[in-house]
Amino acid sequence: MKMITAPEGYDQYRENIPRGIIEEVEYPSSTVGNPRKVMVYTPPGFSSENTYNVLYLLHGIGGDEAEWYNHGAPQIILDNMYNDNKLEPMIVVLPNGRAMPNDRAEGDLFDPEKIQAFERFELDLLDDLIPFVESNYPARTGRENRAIAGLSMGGGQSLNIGLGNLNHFAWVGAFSAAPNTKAPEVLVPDTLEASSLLSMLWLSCGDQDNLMHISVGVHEFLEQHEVPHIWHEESGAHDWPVWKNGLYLFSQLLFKRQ
Ligand code: FER
Repeated sequence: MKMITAPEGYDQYRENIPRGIIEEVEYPSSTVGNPRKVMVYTPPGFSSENTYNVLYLLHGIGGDEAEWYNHGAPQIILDNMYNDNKLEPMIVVLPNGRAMPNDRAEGDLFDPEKIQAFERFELDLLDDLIPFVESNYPARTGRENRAIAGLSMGGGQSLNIGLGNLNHFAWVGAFSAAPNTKAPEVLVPDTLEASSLLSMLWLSCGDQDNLMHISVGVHEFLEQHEVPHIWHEESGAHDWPVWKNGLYLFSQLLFKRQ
C-alpha cells in the first residue's frame, strides 16, 4: 500500500465545530474484582435516540485508560473527521488493558504479572466491559458493529482478542503490534473462516520501529494465505505520530462496506 498520511491540521483543535464528549466512567469487573476506569467518547450530535457502532481502542505498555487521551487527543482527531464527513458515527471506548487490581502504569512495566494482566484483559473485555457498554449506551450489538484496535501492546491485544473472537468482532486493527502478539498461525488457525468473517483487518507500523518484524510476520502470513487485510507501512518510529495517523486512517474505513 502507498504511504498515506493524514492531512496537515487533522489533529489540531478547530474552533466552532460540533464536538463530541469524552469522559471517564467506571464499570464493575467480575474478572478483576473491583470497579475499573474507562474513558468513553461519544460523537458530536450524540443522541440516545440513535444507536451506534463501537470501537474499543487500546493503549500501550506504558499507558492506561487515559493514554490515548493524554498523548493522542483522539477526540480532536475524531471531531475534525466528523466535521469533514469522514466517519460513521461510533462510540469509542478507551479501556485499561492491564486487567489487575492495581492497573496504574507504574513500577516495572514488564513485570510478568503485568504482562499477564494484558492477557487477562480478554475476559474483562468480553465478560465485563462490553456488557457494561451495551447496557449503558445506545450501542449496536453484534460482531459487525464492534471494532477493536490498539497501539503496540494494545495492538497485540487487538489481534489476539479480535482474531480469537471473530464471533464478537468483525473489524480488527493493530498499530505497531508488540511481542505479545500471538504467532500468526495461532492468531489465524482457519484462514478461510477468518477471510469470510473479517470486514477489515488492519496492520500498520513505522519503518523506524524496532518491533516492525512483528507486524511484518503477521502481514506475510496473511498474504501467503490470501487473508484480505490492509498493510500500511509508514515512515516513523514507535511513537504517537504513527498511532494517531493509524487512528485517522483506520477509523474512516470502519463500519463501511468496502
Ligand atoms: C516487548 C517490547 C515492547 C514487549 C512489549 C512491548 C511484551 C510493548 C511496547 C509498547 O506497548 O509500547 O518485548 O513484550
